Amino acid sequence: MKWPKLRTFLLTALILCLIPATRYYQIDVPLLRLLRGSHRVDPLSLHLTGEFVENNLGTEQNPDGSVTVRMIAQQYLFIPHCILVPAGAPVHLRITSADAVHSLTFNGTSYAVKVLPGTISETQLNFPTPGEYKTTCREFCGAGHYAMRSELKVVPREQFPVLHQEERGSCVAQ
Ligand SMILES: [Cu+2]
Repeated sequence: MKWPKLRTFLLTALILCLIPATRYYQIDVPLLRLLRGSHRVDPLSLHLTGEFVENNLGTEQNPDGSVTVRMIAQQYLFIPHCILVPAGAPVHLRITSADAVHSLTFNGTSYAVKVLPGTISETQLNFPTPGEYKTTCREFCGAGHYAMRSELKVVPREQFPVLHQEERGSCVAQ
């Protein structure tokens, strides 16, 4: 095979391997979304309009028993600071960044969600038993990165309160 042909072949093979690899490792799911053109969001107007306005953040109950959690990652905090979810229920996480690239991880689990400005990262989580998880940012995002922490509280499913809109964004309702 001539070199230019081989080069094209290798490049194509590399790209074809890269796409499933990013899916498998969950590392750059936002990249795929970016390529697909969906799930875009304007990082500059997050707090003003759309899905990520303040009173829409936090845990929302769905009719089928699952919950949707909406969060914003920004230098150097996660909003809301404390999240409440029911044990054993599917948790649909939707998170976006207001500035830099962040990575939301739940200590003691293998969950890691990369968060990029301009796109919504979406993932399914499940916490089978009640407990408390510290959440940290694992992507160096600037001077205050090491203080970028928050909390997730998992309560027994039957004790999970019916959250009103103003209570969604904190653990106070517990
Ligand atoms: Cu960080």
